[in-house]
Amino acid sequence: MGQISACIFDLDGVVVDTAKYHYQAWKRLGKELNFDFSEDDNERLKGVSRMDSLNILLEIGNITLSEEDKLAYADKKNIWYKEFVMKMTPDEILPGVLDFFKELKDAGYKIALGSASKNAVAILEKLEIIDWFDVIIDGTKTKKAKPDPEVFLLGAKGLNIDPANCVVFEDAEAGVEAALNAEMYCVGIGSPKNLGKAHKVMPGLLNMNIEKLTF
Ligand code: B16
Ligand code: MG
Repeated sequence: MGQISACIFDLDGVVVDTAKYHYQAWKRLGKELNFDFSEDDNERLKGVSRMDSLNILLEIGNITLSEEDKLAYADKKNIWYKEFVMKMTPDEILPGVLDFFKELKDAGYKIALGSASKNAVAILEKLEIIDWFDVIIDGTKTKKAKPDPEVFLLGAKGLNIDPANCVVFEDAEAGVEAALNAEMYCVGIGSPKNLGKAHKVMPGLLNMNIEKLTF
């Protein structure tokens, strides 16, 4: 059994549900490009970077664009997405998150963020939880997307804690793989159907506590 001294949290799907806002913004872009983008399609974008998400969207719509146009459309989507982000409030923090953060901090554990989002800092500020994080690794600091372990390894490095003493909380399959590739423990947040490779799977952070950090 590994001794856990740090918890690294993914953002979307673990701390807050931003997927619904990403969906609205991508759907609006689909509409502008004359095709419908369904909620099922949106599942494929969870944990995926902005440009990779756009490529998936274009594949669904069967549309080819130049690299320049792709950048312009990704920017446009992000402007629409940020309109939602700017309206976010602390009420949107998912159940159990704050209680778990408090318990971790009181017991001396370190907390880091490991997210693909380039908007992570703005979101944490709107949720008023940025001060809980000892280290923030987001899409502005990484070169390689999950399942590459980079995001989580940078988190452990920033905390100065061995990866073997870290546990990652992740809702995306690629994120679970990234945690395992970093040789960290992983708690999947969601369903064992797609997160079965994680060491444990829970539906959310409600009722999560330090006692359950045994692997
Ligand atoms: P942005 P996570 C991910 O967040 C989202 O799940 C994914 O849908 C999004 O495309 C990605 O962030 C990039 O977000 O456009 O804000 O840079 O789950 O890694 O916290
Ligand atoms: Mg996620």
